[in-house]
Amino acid sequence: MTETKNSNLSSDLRVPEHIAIIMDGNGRWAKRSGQPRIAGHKEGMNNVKRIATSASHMGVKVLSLYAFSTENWSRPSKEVNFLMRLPVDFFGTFMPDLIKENIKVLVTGFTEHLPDKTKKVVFKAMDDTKDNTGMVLNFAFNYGGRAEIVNAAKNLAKQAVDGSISPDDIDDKLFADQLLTSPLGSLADPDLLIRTSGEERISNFLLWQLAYSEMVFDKTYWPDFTADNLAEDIKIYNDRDRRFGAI
Ligand code: V07
Repeated sequence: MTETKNSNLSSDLRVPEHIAIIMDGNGRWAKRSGQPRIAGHKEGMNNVKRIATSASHMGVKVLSLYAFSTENWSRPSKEVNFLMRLPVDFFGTFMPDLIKENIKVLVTGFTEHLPDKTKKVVFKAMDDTKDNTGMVLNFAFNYGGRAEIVNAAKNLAKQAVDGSISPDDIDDKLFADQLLTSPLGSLADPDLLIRTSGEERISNFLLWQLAYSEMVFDKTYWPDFTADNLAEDIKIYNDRDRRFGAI
């Protein structure tokens, strides 16, 4: 936890080191104004830029965003194709700001099955920002929590069979090393999970890593979610943490 002066609130806030966000409500945001779902996705992407910049200024160390789940492939193909182009659009317009902000891009998920063009821009973005020392902007992209755990179990089983580990060596640490978030090291577990748009579920996001996280469910649709909303949710986190910390 870092003590940081927060320009959005008058008091000092302890800013969570790792914030994870389920960016929900994009389709409903579009519907509310009579627009197609993809208009909501597009505005949602523009908001990723705003919130990533705000979080970086607040002193957040890792911002994890749930962008595309392994289940989203079952959506209409027109929508899937549009979603797969969003990273191209995102880095095409936002890369100069990411460099200026010293933000390091990380993509957590089963990236091998992505379309070639998407894969290419995603890996280039990680490579172009690999030496940045500021906030890690971690996209959970083609990610699923159960698939991640199954994959870790499979890796450990293979190591046990080939003799490089013994089944009795397996503990929390060895298991976490096999998860897709292992590049985040000691920051892999979010301090705070925010889900926007009023839904109150985890929906297969970071199942292992959220074991001890505080959760805040914000009614705002993701495209409308501002730096002030983020500051409010951090305030809720602070008040809760103080209450339990005092026992
Ligand atoms: C997506 C915008 C945010 C709201 C949620 C639905 C639509 C940014 C990305 C992205 C992903 C990987 C990456 C860089 C950017 C993204 C999808 C959807 C699939 F390396 N926004 N965004 N990806 N939406």
